[in-house]
Amino acid sequence: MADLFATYYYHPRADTTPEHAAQALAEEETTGTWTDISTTTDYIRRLDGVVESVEPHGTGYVTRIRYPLEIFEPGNIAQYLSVFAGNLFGLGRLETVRLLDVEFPDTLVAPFHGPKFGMEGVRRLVGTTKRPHVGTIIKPKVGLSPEDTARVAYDAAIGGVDLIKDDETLTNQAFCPIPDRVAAVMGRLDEAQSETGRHVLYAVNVSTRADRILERAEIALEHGANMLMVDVLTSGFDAIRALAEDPSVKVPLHIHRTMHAAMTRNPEHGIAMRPLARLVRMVGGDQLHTGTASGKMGHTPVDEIRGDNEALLCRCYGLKQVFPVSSGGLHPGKVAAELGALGTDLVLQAGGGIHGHPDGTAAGARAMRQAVDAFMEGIPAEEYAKDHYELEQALRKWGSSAARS
Ligand code: RUB
Ligand code: CA
Repeated sequence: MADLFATYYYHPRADTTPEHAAQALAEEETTGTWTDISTTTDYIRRLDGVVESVEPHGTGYVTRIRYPLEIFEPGNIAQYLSVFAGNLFGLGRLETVRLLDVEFPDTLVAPFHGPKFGMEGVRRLVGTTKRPHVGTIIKPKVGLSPEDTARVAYDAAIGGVDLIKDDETLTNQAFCPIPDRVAAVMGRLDEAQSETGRHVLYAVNVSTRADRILERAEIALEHGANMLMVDVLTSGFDAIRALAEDPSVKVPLHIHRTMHAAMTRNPEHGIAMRPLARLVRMVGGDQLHTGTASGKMGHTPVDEIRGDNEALLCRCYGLKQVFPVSSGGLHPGKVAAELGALGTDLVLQAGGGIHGHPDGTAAGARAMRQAVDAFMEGIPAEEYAKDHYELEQALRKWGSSAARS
């Protein structure tokens, strides 16, 4: 496959045919504009976008557009996006339009190195082979002092989590500056490690302006950070790339996606998670949030999330696999639903579902791990809870839920 193909779901405006609307899209993103122009010479036509197909789908249509390879600048994500995910969303000839997926030719993936660690690398650091990882977001999401953040992290580590992470709105505010926070958390995680022998990752949110993110990452690393977190849509894909490709960053990257629902939520208009996930893999994210089958952010059909995770896990382009993260409103009573729907190559994260446990954070972490153990042993959580007190307490508080369809 030499060219790039993009698939869109759309509704043409009432006075336009589906074919004309698709053609308008292809022209806008390649060589055309709204009218004939005298400056279009013959040699330019090789860069024309081509409408490969238009099929009815649901209440609208699906079109597959071929963008000639040559229109792209290999390795420039900003430029890639401005072609297949650019002006088209505002075109008047389309009532609504949603970018569903992108098929990248090898030439456009080749400049990217992908994840440095990938799922296997992250598993190796933690010492797991098959079981899902359990993570927690420190809550409350902002406001805790460095020492209190570290205390919560210690409790979570003692209880058995594999990963602790900052929340998306916590960066380097005065109440909890990165140097103090990282030093405090890593100190307490060392203590936990000497007690339990377990290596726990702490993903420090270094999201910030483009020209400072590397410096911020270096400060976090100097203070002992063993994982970094980036918010991909607010910071940009190249923020991840800057860290992933810098030789001084020798830790995995956890990728959060705050703001994504502005693009992904409306099934009629926007950008599906799939192309965003493919780009995160290319630029070097080691783990990425893709949604839950039973959580609080439940707008994406489970089949679609499975496909998104497959885009992270497929053996393709010679890139390492990305560890998918299921997060948002999870608790021990939802673990079986998540793992049943999405498989065990998954990081299960719970914020409220751990720190909201009646007996506190350590018990909450234990309850999550017990729910995972129950699933891995093929035992229903309610059954397993009979001789696992923390799980029993969690199920008593929150019950258990099934996956959405
Ligand atoms: C979840 C949380 C994350 C969401 C983001 O906290 O803080 O920001 O997972 O959503 P809690 P998504 O466990 O308390 O609900 O993962 O869908 O991007
Ligand atoms: Ca959050």
